[in-house]
Amino acid sequence: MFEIPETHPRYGSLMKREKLVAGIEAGITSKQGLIAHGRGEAFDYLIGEGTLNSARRATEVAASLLLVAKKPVISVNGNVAALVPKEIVELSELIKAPLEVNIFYRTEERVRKIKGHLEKQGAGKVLGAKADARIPGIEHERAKVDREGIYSADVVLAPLEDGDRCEALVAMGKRVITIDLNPLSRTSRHATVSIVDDVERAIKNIISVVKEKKGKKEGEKKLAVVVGGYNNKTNLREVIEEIVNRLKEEELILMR
Ligand code: PTJ
Repeated sequence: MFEIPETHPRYGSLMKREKLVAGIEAGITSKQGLIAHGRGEAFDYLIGEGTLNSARRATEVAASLLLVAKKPVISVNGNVAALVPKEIVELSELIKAPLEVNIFYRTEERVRKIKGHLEKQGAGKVLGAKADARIPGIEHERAKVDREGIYSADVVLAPLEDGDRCEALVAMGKRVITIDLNPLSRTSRHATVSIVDDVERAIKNIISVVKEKKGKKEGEKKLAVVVGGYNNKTNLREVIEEIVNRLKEEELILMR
């Protein structure tokens, strides 16, 4: 990894790039993953590189949904594996949800390497290699899923998801939680719960809300009320409102 001094004003952001470059060198992340991350960075700049209040609300709903789920599964691609491997393993244990490697630029070698990388971080069962089922209506490689994993899950957490697959999963009757910095993406618009936040911040926040709710022993009824009272479109409108208000404040600062 290229050495970035911790005093650099953009240390956090540059380290994420380093993790992705290391992911490519290890055969985990796709080259296209860098381009996708760049798009995410641009949105993160507009967001202010911090968690919006609307994203916090979506995170609380996502955590509740994962806790009431009968069969939750966490979908892992090359960017997620490079950026938050420890955190997704921790979350998977907390909510008793298996991890499933599911990638757009699929090669069996990359699936194997991502699986090995997650296992090194302590993951138990990692699905995705078998790929013995297909998501109806999807022709690309992300249609390939495990029958005992994403195919039969009731709730799928899919950070950095592809829009058409998100739509297809919802059409199968699943509830889909996504993490995507772009509030205008097809994924954000079609998911059951869209967390418009950086994947590192979002996964850490989900973990802390899950721990809090488990600590308080919140019952299924209370969690279901949180989920039932949520409207994703309304939340996305609030995201955009927060971004616009922030940009207006920035403009005022420039004029001073
Ligand atoms: O590992 P693979 O083969 O599955 O490939 C993964 C990528 C991400 C390359 C693939 O799924 C892809 O091409 O995705 P898209 O369609 O470019 O969508 C990625 C979305 O994730 C975009 O809307 C980005 O804004 C968003 N994004 C990028 N980086 C982050 C992010 N969202 C949250 N946190 C990030 N760090």
